[in-house]
Amino acid sequence: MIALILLCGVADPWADASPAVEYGPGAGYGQAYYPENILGPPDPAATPSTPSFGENNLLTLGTDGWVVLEFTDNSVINGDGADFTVFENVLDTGSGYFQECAFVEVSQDGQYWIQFPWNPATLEGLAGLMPTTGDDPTNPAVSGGDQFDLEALGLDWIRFVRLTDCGDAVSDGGLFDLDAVAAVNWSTGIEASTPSAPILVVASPFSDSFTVTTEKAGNLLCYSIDGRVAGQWTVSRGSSTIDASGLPSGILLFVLDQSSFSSVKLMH
Ligand SMILES: [Ca+2]
Ligand SMILES: [Ca+2]
Ligand SMILES: [Ca+2]
Repeated sequence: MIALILLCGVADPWADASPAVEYGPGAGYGQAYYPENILGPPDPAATPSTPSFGENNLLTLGTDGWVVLEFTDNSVINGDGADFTVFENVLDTGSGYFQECAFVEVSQDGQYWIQFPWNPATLEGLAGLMPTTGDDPTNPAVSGGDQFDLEALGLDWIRFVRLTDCGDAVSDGGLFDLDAVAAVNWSTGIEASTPSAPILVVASPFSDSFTVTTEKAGNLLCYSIDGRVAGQWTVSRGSSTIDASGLPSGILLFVLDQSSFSSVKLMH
C-alpha cells in the first residue's frame, strides 16, 4: 500500500546529510559512525569542562581532511546576527580553551564555495574555538560553539557547509573533531526553493523496491519521521528502480531535491 500525501513543514535546524568526506592523516576516530555522528543536534551531554567524547558523537577529519554537510530539509538563511553554529569538542581547561580548528566554507549548490575569512592572530573565523554548553544549540546566546554570519559573505542563504581541518596552516591543539552543525536562522528550503517539488509520504513496509519516474536526473532522499535521512539515491531521467529493502519501517518521507523534478510516480 502506498499513500501519497503532500506535506510541508517537516524540517529541522540540523544538518541532514553528508554527501562527501575526505580523511587526512590521523583520521579514523568516529568513521564507523559516520555520517550519523555529525548529523542531528550536538551531543546534549557536552559541557565546557566535559566535552563530547565517543565515536558515536564525533568525527575526526585528520590533517587537512574535510567533510561536507548538507541541509536537505532546510536552508540556512541570513537573518539577524549569526546564522549557523559549528560544534566541536572544545575543552575549557580552566585557564583557557583547548582548540582544534577547521576552516569553514559555505555553498548554495555544493559546487561553488566561499570561505569565511579568519584572523591568524586570534583564529576568529575558524570553527573549533568555543566549547559546547549543552544548552539550546539553536540559540547562540547560550549554546557555545562557533557562530557564522552569512552577512559577512553577502549571501542570503546556503545549503552546504564544508569544514576542513586546518592542518599545519594554524597553530592549534591538533585534529578537528566535528560534533554537529546547527542552523540558527533557517527556513524550510524545500518549500522556498522548490515550491512545486513533490513530497511523498509512504507507509512502510510497502515493498522491497519501487520505481520512481522523473523528468530529469537528481537526488531522491528518504527521511524517517524523526527527520533523519534514511536513504539517498541518485536517479536518472526516466524510470529508476529503488532498493527499499534497507529502509526502516514506519512512516517514510520521500523528497526530490531538485526543483526541476515535475513528476514522480511510485509504483509497486
Ligand atoms: Ca535539517
Ligand atoms: Ca546573519
Ligand atoms: Ca555529533
